[in-house]
Parts: sequence; structure tokens; C-alpha cells
Amino acid sequence: MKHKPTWLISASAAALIVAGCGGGPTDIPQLSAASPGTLANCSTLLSSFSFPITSIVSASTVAAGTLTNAGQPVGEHCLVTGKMNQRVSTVDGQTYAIGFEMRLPKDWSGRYLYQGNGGTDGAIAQADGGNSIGSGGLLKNGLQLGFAIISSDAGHTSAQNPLFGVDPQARLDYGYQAVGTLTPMAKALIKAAYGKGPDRSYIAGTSNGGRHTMVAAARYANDYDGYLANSPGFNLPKAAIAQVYGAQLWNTVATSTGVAPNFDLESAFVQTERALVSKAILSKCDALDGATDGIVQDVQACRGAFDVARDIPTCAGDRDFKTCLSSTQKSVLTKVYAGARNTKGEELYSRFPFDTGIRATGWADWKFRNSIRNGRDPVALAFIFSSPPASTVALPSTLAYALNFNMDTDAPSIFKTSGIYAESAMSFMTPPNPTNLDTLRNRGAKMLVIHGSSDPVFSVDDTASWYDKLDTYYGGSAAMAVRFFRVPGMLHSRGGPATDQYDGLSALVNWVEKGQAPDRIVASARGAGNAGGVNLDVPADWSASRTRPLCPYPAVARYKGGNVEIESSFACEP
Ligand SMILES: [Ca+2]
Repeated sequence: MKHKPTWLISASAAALIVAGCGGGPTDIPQLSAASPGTLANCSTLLSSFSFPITSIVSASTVAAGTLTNAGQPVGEHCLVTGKMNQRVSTVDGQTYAIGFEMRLPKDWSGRYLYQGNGGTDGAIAQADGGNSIGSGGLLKNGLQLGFAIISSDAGHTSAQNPLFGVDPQARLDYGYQAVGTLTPMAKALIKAAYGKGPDRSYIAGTSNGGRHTMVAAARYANDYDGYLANSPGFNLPKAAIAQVYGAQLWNTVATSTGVAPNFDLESAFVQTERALVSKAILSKCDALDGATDGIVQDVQACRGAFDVARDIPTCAGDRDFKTCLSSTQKSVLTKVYAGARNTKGEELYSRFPFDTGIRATGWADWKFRNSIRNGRDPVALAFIFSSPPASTVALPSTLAYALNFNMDTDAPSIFKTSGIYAESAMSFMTPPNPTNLDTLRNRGAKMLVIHGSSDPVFSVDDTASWYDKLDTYYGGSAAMAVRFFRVPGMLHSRGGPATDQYDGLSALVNWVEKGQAPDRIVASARGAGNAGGVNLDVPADWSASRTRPLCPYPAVARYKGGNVEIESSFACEP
């Protein structure tokens, strides 16, 4: 049964909505702009600020220029550190807390930013709203834009990674409750520091931080006005399964004779072989967008134009590691890109689109190293996403765990509950009812999702599939509140042969507060001399400062004539 959107049945929302010719609403509330404020209190917050289950550890002024970003000084700000909900686990005897830091700029825009962090959390990344929220080499970070920012460890320390997964509450904090616990405290602390609470609130992050953002859009839609999800780990437990599924397949063609930790899974597809694949993709798909420029904009057309079996030479004899792939390699490549499956052929995770970034080292890092590495996918599956978690004494090497993970009997554990583990990983890690964003939408909040087409761990196709369903749910009008942008060639969060430098946060603020819906976001390559840091994957035959428009899905950037190095020569079209 199709769910009936609440904008069709809510009287209060209906008052704000006018039916349009497309059948969906044409008007949703416009939020007002934030107004600046000045920091009134800093070091006194150590003793004066009080909030339930919160202890402030330090509060001190950080002088202008102590931090820099892209070669420019970050202004004077107040650094507050603390923790919430400190407790001793009855399961493992460990002391847990939600550790955080807040950075409060002296010259404040009136805006608050929750910075979601990556991986399995456990570290309090510097609360600067910088590269840790996504994009490559941001020229202005959140502090430089005037945001008051919180960053947290999401409820466990680095030392407690990944075994925090045996504590049910630590799982829930990592999944979503840390955001829910911290948010009212952060807003109260901002009020104590500036004399007024934030006018506008934002949440942003990349990878797992993008996942935090997507979860917040569903669970905490009343608390935030803007959501920026970069390279989101949307279905993160499923993606972890896909990682070990890939590892098992890569292993069938790996030639490494070493054993863990020296086992080299990349021997399955060495760089020169991946460069061959990238070149074959370009030969079939590059020109489909009108420009033979080393970028495949039209991902959908490329699906029909490129075929691994047909377009990559098959080695007549042994692998020569540069001009051909073995038939087994081609089969493995096809299977991994088609998406993880169990032995019944049922999909366990999304397909991936073939794209140019396959040749880059950052692609190989995820497919061949993180997929079998301690600290990444295998241990996350074992201890955080499986219910019950694996025995902490029985886990073999992470390589062996990954290679022996059973797609029929082990994979379903991400959907299971068990005893004290009362929520499944898919419940605590992913947004409940992810295509219903009624609360967000009806109050005038906005969401931007930005994802690289060459992301090797979280498939851009999974994000596109979600957006398609969202658009169906809203009768073709999802773009009024949520827009999704793909970055061709970009790897996970940044890097790859791509224009990966873009300011999503400012685009989001302009949409939320000024009603300027982004019809394109200008992105730059980070070639030689880029102030935000050079991306070594930028091809030598590109202008060092090449720009492209990132286009709202499903539009793609098509070449219209003129200088091929600049974004104005491209239009976002179907
Ligand atoms: Ca092209």
C-alpha cells in the first residue's frame, strides 16, 4: 500500500501549500535568515554553564591565526570541551561518555553546525566544519563562515573501537542517539555564550557523518534547518557486507602469496589493469556528454554503452597486467559492480556504476585494504552490526573473518535483534522510513546530498535509488526540499579524477535562508597550486583549476561549446 504523504492530510501544512500543475505542493515555508551575534562569554562557561548529564571540562579562548585553513587564518574563537552521559556499562564494565568539543567564533553568523564525523567514530575531530564534512580542500571552513560548531566521538573513545559494539547503548549512541543527546545541550551552550540561541541550525558530514546527517533528517527534523550529507554511508551495514563480498571475489583472482597482514588483495587488479578499465570506460562513455574531457557525466547512458565482457580485451594466455584481463577477472569485476548477492541471487547491497576513478589509489584502498583491515569493515560487521556481536575471543584475523563471512547465514544478522541488542544494526544505523521527510519539508528545512560517482565503498547508485523513491513519494517534487548532486570521477568524500572542491554548506545556507534553490553547484579541480591542497589524481592534461557544474540529479552537465575547462561551457540538462 502506498503511504499517504502527510502534506496531503495535515491541516496546518495544507494552509501553506498550494497544489501545482504537477500534482505536488508548490509552496513550502521560507525560513528567515540568521542574524549575527558576538561572543559574550568563554572561560566563564567552565563554571557557569550547566545542563543535565553534562560536564564541561575546559573553556578557553583560541587566538586568531592559531588555526589556519587553505592558507588563511581562522578567527578568534572559544573552545569548549566536555562530555555527556558518562556511565559504566553493565555489559563490559567500560566507562562510556559522549565526548565533545565546541568551537564558538567571536564573530558569529547566528548559525549552529553539528559536524558529523566518519568511520566508526570514537574520535572528536576538530570542530571546524572543514574537510571532515566532505569535499576536497574547502577554501573556507565552517568556522571561517561564522558557524558555532560541535563535534563529538558519538559515545565511545578511539580505544573502545570497535568493541564498544558489545554495549547496546554505545551502539545506539553511535547510530543516532549521540546526535539527539548533544543537540539541545549544544543549543543551550550557544545561548549561554552569545546571549541568544542559534537562529538557524545545520548538520553536515561525510561518509559516516553523511549517514548521521541522513538519519537526523528523518529522526531529528525539528532540530535542524539544513542538512548536508556528503558521500553518505546511507545503508552502512549493507555496504560493509558488500565490502567483504568484494574481498571474497577479489581473493579468487589475487596472486599474492603472503599471509595476513602482508597479504596483498590488490594483486587481484593491479593499477595498470584498473587503468585499462578506466580507459575502456572513457572510450565508450566520455563523449556521451558532448565533451571528450576525461569525465563521464552521463552515468545512465554509460550503463548501456559500456560492457566489461565486450569492451575489455581478454588475455589469450596468462595475465600481462596491462593490456588485458583474464576471463575470471572480468567475471569478478562484473559481479562486484552488480552488487553483493547471496547464493539465491538476492541483492544484499546496491550495484555500482562503472566510472573513471577505478584507476586511482583511493579506490584500491577501500576495495583491497579497508575491506579486510582491522578497524574497518570486518570488525564493524563482527562487533557493531551483528546481533549478537561476535565473541571477542573467537574472532580470527580480520582477513579470515572477511573471507569466511557467509552471505547466506551471516549477512542477515544486520537485520536481527538478540537479547539485550534490542535494535538491529539496520534500525540504529539507517534512517527510519527514509523516503518520508515530511517534518523536514513541511517546516521549510532543506537537504543537500552530494556523492562521487566513483565512490568505491558507498554506491552513488544506492543514493540515487533512494532519491528516486523520495521523488516518487512526493509526486515528482522532491527537489523542492531535497537535492542530490553527483560528482563524476570522485572517490569516497574526495579525490579521484574529479572536480572535488565545492562549497556545499554555503549553497545550503542560501537555499534555507534566502530561498535560492541550487540549480548548479560550481566545483573545481584541485590541480597544482590549489590553496586547499592538491589532488594528485587530477589528470595532467586538465587545467589545474578546471571547473564544472555539479547538477541536481537526474540532470547531467552537458557541453554546450566554448572553453572546455570552465563550468559556464556546460549546462545541467536531463
Ligand atoms: Ca565527457
